Formats: sequence, C-alpha cells, structure tokens
Amino acid sequence: MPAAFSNRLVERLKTARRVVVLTGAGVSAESGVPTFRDKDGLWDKFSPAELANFDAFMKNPELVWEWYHWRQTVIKDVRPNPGHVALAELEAWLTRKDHSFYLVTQNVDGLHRRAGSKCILELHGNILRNKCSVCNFKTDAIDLQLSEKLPTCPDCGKLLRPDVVWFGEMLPEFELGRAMEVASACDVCLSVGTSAVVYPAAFVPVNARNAGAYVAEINPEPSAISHTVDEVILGKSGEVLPHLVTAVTKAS
Ligand code: BJW
Ligand code: ZN
Repeated sequence: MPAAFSNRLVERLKTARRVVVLTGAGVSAESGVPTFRDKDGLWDKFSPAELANFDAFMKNPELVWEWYHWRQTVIKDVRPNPGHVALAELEAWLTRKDHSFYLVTQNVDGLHRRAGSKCILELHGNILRNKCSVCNFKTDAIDLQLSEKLPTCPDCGKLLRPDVVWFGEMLPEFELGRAMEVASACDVCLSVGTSAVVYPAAFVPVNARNAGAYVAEINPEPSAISHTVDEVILGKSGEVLPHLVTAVTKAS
C-alpha cells in the first residue's frame, strides 16, 4: 500500500496551470540504477573525489572512464519504471489542456525521455553523451573501446569525457536559467527521489515554495528540504506517482 498523499495535493494538481517536477536518482532506483547517497549507493563504494570532478579526470582518466563506461553499460540495459511513466502521463494530461509542465532532472540516465516525457531540463547532463574536455565538441555516445585507448576529440585531439556535470563545474546555462525561471512561476512543484543536498538543483523546490507554489516531496525518507515543503509523502516514486497521477487525471 503506497503512502498517502493529501486531497489538497490532488486538488492543487487538478487546477494547476504550471507544474514543475524536480527528480533525482531515487526515481531511477526501481529501474535498477544505483542512487548516490543511500546505503549501498555509488558514494558508499566509490569516492566522488576520485571520480566526479575535473581534476580527478585529468589525474586518472583511465579510472574515471572505466567507472563511467560501467555506468553507461548499466543504464543502457535498464528500462523506465512506473514512476517515470506516471510523470510522462501527467505531462501529456497537462499539455492537452494547454497547461505547462517542466521536468527538471538531476539524472543523467535519459530514462525520463525513454518513458515519453518531452519537456525535460537535464541539469547534470547526460551520461550517454560525450564531450571534449577542452573544446566545444559534443557527440551522442560513441562505442568506446576502452581496452584500446581513451577516446579523443576529432576536432582538437584532446581527451573526450562524459557529458555530465561534476562537482565544482557550472551547470548548463540554458537549462539552469529556465529551471529557475519556471520554478519561480509554477503553481505546484514536486520534488521526487532526491536527497536535495546538491545545489543549485535543490533551489528548484526551494524557490518554488518561496514564490508561493504548493510543494510536495516524494521520497522513502525525509530529505534535506523536507522541513521547508508543504507535504512530505514517504514512499517509493514507482509506487506513489502512478496512484497520484491516476487520482489527478482520471477522476472528474
Ligand atoms: C527513492 C527511492 C525510490 C531511494 N523512490 N526515492 C556548500 C553549500 C552549497 C553548495 C555547495 C557547497 N559546497 C560546494 C557546493 C556546490 C556543489 C554542491 O552542491 N555540493 C554539496 C554536495 C555540498 N555543487 C556543485 O559543485 C555544482 N556546481 C556548482 O555549484 O557550480 C557553481 C560553482 C562552481 C565552482 C565553485 C562553486 C560553485 C555541480 C553539482 C554536480 C553534481 N554532480 C553529480 C554527478 C553527476 C554525474 C554522474 O552521474 O556521475 O550529480 S553528484 C550526484 O548528486 C549527481 C546527482 O545528480 C546529484 C544529486 O543526487 P540525488 O539525485 O539527489 O541522489 P541521492 O543519492 O543523493 O538521493 C537519492 C534519494 O532517492 C534519497 O533521498 C533516497 O532516499 C531516495 N530514494 N529509492 C524515490 N524508489
Ligand atoms: Zn576538442
């Protein structure tokens, strides 16, 4: 039995003209993609200092590539879960009414797009794309043969790297700007499957709340921003979201 959400949230979503959802790694957990900060999460076994910043990459690109190549392989083999699908259904329902929906995601796995979501702002990039570590070259995933040699840029010859945002790096300007803009102008904001400790992404629900939106969090445990939101729904997104979206879209 999934955790209960309030009638107030259902009513708010039914009448909302602008909805923003921030998602994090927890949304993909039920697809089999590891989260970062849970027990047994990625940061439990691997060190962000050695893997998720530019200096670490320059120091040991073989190690960083080996880790990202493994994660790319995991992600290619998984499928969207009912939580991803429910968010795509909510978007379709709002769009049919000419209302707006933005899915702001910290996830790099591309599962929201594969589930059918359209209006997505990827704040931390996409692990299935690569880019040059020096110039502006970007490419959709190339099949990396890491056993031979590290991939290099066809334009300048320097190392290619995954197109993700590491600690200390700026987020993509358009996506971040638009995310903050829509967060500050929405009626309802959902924060789903994120510990909400990483900034500036965590500003999305915080700014939405400060601007007067009704903010609800869906997570199996409280997050860093639980105390600031209107409603905390303790549960898995793959269980809560389908029920919530059905209650909003199917009832009259
Ligand atoms: C379920 C579930 C289920 C489980 N259903 N839920 C001090 C204060 C404020 C900010 C800073 C600071 N010091 C440094 C900063 C800035 C830093 C930051 O925020 N650090 C904090 C950690 C302290 N931020 C940055 O550096 C960002 N850039 C930036 O600020 O640029 C400007 C600047 C530049 C230079 C100097 C200063 C400023 C960039 C952040 C990049 C984050 N990158 C990563 C890796 C991406 C690539 C990759 O995938 O390898 O992004 S780190 C990692 O954390 C990843 C995630 O997107 C991100 C957020 O994690 P998320 O998604 O919340 O996952 P978890 O694991 O934390 O949580 C999962 C949740 O799901 C849990 O709560 C579970 O309970 C739940 N869950 N099962 C629903 N079934
Ligand atoms: Zn280059």
